[in-house]
Amino acid sequence: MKYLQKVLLSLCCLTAIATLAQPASSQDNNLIKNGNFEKLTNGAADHWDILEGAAGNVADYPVESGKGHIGHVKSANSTKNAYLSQWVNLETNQDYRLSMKAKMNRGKLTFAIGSNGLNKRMYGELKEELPMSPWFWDETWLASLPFEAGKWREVTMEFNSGEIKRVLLTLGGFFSQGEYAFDDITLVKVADQ
Ligand SMILES: [Ca+2]
Repeated sequence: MKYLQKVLLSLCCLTAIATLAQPASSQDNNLIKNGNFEKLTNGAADHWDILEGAAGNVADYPVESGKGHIGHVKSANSTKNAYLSQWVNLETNQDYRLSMKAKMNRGKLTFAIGSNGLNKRMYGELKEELPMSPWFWDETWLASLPFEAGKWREVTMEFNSGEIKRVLLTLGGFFSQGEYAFDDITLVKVADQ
């Protein structure tokens, strides 16, 4: 019995040491909660909201090989938007990097970090439909990203928080029927990497 206790105690200590010894990874510094969509409650992803998910526009979290659950947005109605969104607290005047994997089958995809005084957007569209820039928007678009239908690609966007302490991340489609998916979303302070 004593021997078993000793073994258990040693295992405990080893675990504690291993935990302490782990270097800070970008996962630890990730400001996005449940960015990999693995935590679900009653079929909805924890920490994520669906904006304007009405009139046939839906989000769900299917399992895909090698990715576990993914965030999936389907916009069936071209007059409504559909976004996955999450509020994030920032420090002022810091450089941040947003990264994720994304894919789309059709439609028009936006990646947006926004707040009053900060508005960073990127725009995704299928390759054969480029170039098309959203002329009706005043904000500066950082980039138009070409997608191949149904293929995942890495998306990265950097920005400085300026005086902003809280922003809304929105991922999804606007004014267009479309289908979009996201996974492994991270937002980290560049200095922490
Ligand atoms: Ca996942």
